[in-house]
Amino acid sequence: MLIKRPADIAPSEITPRSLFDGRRDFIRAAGLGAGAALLGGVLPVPAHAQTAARGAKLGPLARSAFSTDEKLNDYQDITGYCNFYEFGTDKGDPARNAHRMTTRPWTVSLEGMVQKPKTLAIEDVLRLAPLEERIYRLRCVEAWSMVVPWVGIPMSALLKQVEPLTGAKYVEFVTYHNPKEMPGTLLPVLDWPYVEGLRLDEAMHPLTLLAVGLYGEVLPNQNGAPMRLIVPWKYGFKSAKSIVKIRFTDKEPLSAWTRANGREYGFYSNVNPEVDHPRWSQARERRLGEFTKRKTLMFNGYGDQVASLYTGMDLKKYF
Ligand SMILES: Nc1nc2c(c(=O)[nH]1)N[C@H]1C(S)=C(S)[C@@H](COP(=O)(O)O)O[C@H]1N2
Ligand SMILES: [Mo]
Repeated sequence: MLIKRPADIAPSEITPRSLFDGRRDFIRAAGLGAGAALLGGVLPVPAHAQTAARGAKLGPLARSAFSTDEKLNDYQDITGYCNFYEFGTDKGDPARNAHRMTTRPWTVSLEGMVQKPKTLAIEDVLRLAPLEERIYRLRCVEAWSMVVPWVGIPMSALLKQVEPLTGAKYVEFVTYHNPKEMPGTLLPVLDWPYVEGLRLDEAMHPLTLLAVGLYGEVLPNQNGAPMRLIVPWKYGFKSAKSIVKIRFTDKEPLSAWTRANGREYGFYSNVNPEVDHPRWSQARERRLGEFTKRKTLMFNGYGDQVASLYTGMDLKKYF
């Protein structure tokens, strides 16, 4: 049964005033009226997403210098059009099913090649650094994208809680897996749990975020509550949701997608318009809510910050 939410919360209540005004100006300048959404080719947002209960407000939030000033996708798009295969493969399944996930109590354990392994409760994670709003582009490997006002802390603040051994070169992110709460895991779509990995320097990079919220509110379950990874220069599937374990290792972790199909999904998975997916082009993308496709940017537009991580690497080979 769907619970109707009492009233829409105006974006003006949850985003900084200046940002909201800028957004309105943008909509007016672009001449986008309600009719724009009726054009064919605009990605659909399931109607039930409109009725989802919203999370508690987080704050105060510092606005990150890394934020893009592009037009935000709206709350319904971000929370209604999701990939979270543990809850089903349809874009609307996570919004329909993820309320079943238990997110309290929640702990994340830091283990593997570290001096002092540690398990932290979500409440302790929230105290590690001041919460920031980070407006990032998210580019899915399926060639759509959106702009999301995440709330979180730098991933480095969490990783610094344990001292990695000198041999540790990678981190593996293991996510929550409970078949009783996750109907999608009853099917062998992926080898559960969903696992992702980064090189340690990628995980420690200042752009890499541990997100705990969006639109100034606690993260909805379908977006990876209570904490998820965001790596904005990589395809969206690297940004693992609902993390329970972070393992430091000397070997390149085997991600769930690489295990399922290594020819299509490589370890690095940096957004790269010059390296096509074997079954489709990555040169362009459709921003949710837009009709005309945009050009995809190298490293999703974050090249100034991250290209130096890959100096001397053949990015066609290490895709
Ligand atoms: N545990 C888990 N994390 C996941 C996924 C998933 O299926 N399971 N999907 C990924 C993909 S393909 C994308 S594009 C992003 C989508 O995040 P969003 O739904 O919050 O936009 O989450 C990623 N993280
Ligand atoms: Mo994705």
